[in-house]
Amino acid sequence: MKEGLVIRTTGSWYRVLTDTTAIDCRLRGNYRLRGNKQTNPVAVGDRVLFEMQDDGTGVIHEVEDRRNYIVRRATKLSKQTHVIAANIDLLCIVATLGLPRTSTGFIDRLLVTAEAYHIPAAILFNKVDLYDDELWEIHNEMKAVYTAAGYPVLEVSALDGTGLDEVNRLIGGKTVLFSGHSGVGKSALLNALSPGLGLKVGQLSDWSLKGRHTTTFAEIHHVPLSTLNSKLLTYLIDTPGIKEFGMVDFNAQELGHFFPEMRAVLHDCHFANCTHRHEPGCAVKAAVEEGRISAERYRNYLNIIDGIDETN
Ligand SMILES: Nc1nc2c(ncn2[C@@H]2O[C@H](COP(=O)(O)OP(=O)(O)OP(=O)(O)O)[C@@H](O)[C@H]2O)c(=O)[nH]1
Ligand SMILES: [Mg+2]
Ligand SMILES: [Zn+2]
Repeated sequence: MKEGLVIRTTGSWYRVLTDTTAIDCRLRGNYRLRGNKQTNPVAVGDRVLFEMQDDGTGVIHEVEDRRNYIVRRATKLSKQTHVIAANIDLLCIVATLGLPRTSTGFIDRLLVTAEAYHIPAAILFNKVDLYDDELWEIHNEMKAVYTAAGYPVLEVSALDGTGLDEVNRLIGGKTVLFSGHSGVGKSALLNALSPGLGLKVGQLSDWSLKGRHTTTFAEIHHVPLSTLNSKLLTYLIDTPGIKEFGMVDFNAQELGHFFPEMRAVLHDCHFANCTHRHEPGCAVKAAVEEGRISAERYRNYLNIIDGIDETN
């Protein structure tokens, strides 16, 4: 039996990287799914044990226990979940105030999910070459909010190279998942970070500001990133753009714990099971009123809670 890292999944084929080569594998026919809640039993980032066949393909027998993973709802109303990736060190949310513009609501849903699954997260604002004074002003306000909440915020441009050294320092030696809307420049950014990757980059025309889902499946690219001191082997995971991030599995009482700035004060709420909406003596609401917690982050919190009430 050989061991390897799943770097790509398409349909029923899994590309598995070993020390020496990449093998296309299928899953053993009677492979037992972990419950029926997940649509994909094997995701990029999984480490697997597989057996070689005479025809040069492999058969996966075991998926090793995951250190962590991140999931989203398979479709909007589905109870099933889709594992985006497993065993990741950092989630880089690729956002932009250019086109297609990323809302804080979208960013916060991803951040909450990263918190819930114990995955460190950072926000990369791409396309800053397109920012005018007004966008920089909005950007700086957003940056202050997310920095205060504890998340690294970087300004980058895949086009002119702004911020790439900082990104290198942040991601060197890690397995990094890049996620965000279609068209924000995830693949372009990976190409800029590692010239030679040659990932397909979309066309963004005026009549279609939405991006075009150029990347169609998640794939891990392992690249030696040159940093100031050394070459670190880094695993970059490019993913298809997502329109809405469907979150899973949270209840109203635990959601506040996934906003670090709320987590810091919520032990002062009068009620232990406070959901920070209308309860008297709520420390979170007090912090929002006093401007210690961003009103926008709080609004996004309320929106997520409303969504929870709808689906449960
Ligand atoms: N001006 C500018 N354009 C950029 C930048 N980065 C990417 N783009 C453009 O944005 C468009 C989308 O880039 P992609 O890299 O394909 O975006 P993506 O996030 O991978 O999109 P999907 O694969 O569909 O999820 C392309 O036309 C890029 O040339 C940037 O920093 N500045
Ligand atoms: Mg792409
Ligand atoms: Zn409260």
